[in-house]
Amino acid sequence: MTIPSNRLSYQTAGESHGPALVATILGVPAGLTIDTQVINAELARRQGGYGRGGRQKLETDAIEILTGVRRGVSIGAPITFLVKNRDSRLDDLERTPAVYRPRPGHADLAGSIKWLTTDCRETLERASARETAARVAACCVGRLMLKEIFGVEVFGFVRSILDAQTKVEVSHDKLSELIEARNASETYTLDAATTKRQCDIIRQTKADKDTVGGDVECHVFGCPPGIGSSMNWYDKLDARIAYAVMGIQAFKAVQLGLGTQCSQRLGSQVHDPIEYDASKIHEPSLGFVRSSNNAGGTEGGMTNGQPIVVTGTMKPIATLLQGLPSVNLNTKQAQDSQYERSDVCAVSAASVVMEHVVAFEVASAFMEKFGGDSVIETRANYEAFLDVARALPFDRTSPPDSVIT
Ligand code: EPS
Repeated sequence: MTIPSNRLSYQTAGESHGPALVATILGVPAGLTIDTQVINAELARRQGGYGRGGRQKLETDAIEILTGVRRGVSIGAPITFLVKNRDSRLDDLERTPAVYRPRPGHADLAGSIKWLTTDCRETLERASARETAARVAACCVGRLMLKEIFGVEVFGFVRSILDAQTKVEVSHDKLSELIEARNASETYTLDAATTKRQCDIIRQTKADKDTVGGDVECHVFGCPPGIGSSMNWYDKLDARIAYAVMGIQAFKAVQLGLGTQCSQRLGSQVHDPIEYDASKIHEPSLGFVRSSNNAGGTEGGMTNGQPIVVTGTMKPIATLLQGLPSVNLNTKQAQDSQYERSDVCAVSAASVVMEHVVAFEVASAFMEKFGGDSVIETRANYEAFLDVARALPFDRTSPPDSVIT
């Protein structure tokens, strides 16, 4: 399928121990400041978090811009970034040993059979979560667009690791405090007591030669109603967010709002009552306020003016120091899975990845509705829509002069 060049989309390429990872982003309007410092700060956050493996001590991820940007500003052309791998040794037979014993939970077994090899390295190099460095860099451009053009902010954090869960509630008015709390936490959660419990769990897990997963949460603030569409399944914003989140390595579940808890409640306890408050007409809700947000900000596959709230569940990393029962692909004899240097827990890093992939999906849905070739044109389209939406009700076949922009 051909993808039109003005549709916001991206692709990554590169192996975990190849020379570099690359990302190409299409559909970025002209006039967007591509702030390298912001992107590199997110890459540094992705490398961090308590429980990461030795690889992060070798790398200092940073983008090199190859195309689509002139003097720090997008020119409307495809943008390409490169992130160099310092630990680059893919063609070196001695330093890149073959892996013949697939790790249960990793792509090793399925990929080896699919690509007809018994060396799992052929699969694991691309399946590795190292790829998310390129993904965060690409999606950060979507995030910059959301902030710069539409005033939308995205916040991701770790809700829980195993059973250590923060109970802190998230709201837009507390965003700067929340960012500060998350950035002060070694596990990217929201309070010191939970951080300590999560670090204790990770430390014990490491001592036990095991791995541990958790839940990450992402909130998107500032979307008006009507982003996404209910016209076809693939237009629905909640479906697109779920697709993007399930595409992150090691994610096994995605929920919006109440998620799976919906099945435990009656309709009257699930659906968020609608009220109108004219004093809030200039807020994202356009005045249509809700006393709860069980829907997680989408109804009918469209934003409803409430914050989008997404939870993603990451399984424990598949590479265990103790190994797991497996089979040697060459001998077909039982043998424990092979250990490769890895993380004990990468849930903190995954919260950075999730924040960015969600931002990118929301940005692409905004661009479908308001997109122009430049930032100026796109912003004008957006403001014109907000003006007419606030002026409802009127006859769509002959709107009043005041709403013709
Ligand atoms: C990762 C780099 C990898 C792994 C990890 C994520 O580096 P290496 O394989 O050289 O140690 O630490 O990859 C996986 C979790 C995986 O399953 O492959 C990174 O940069 O995020």
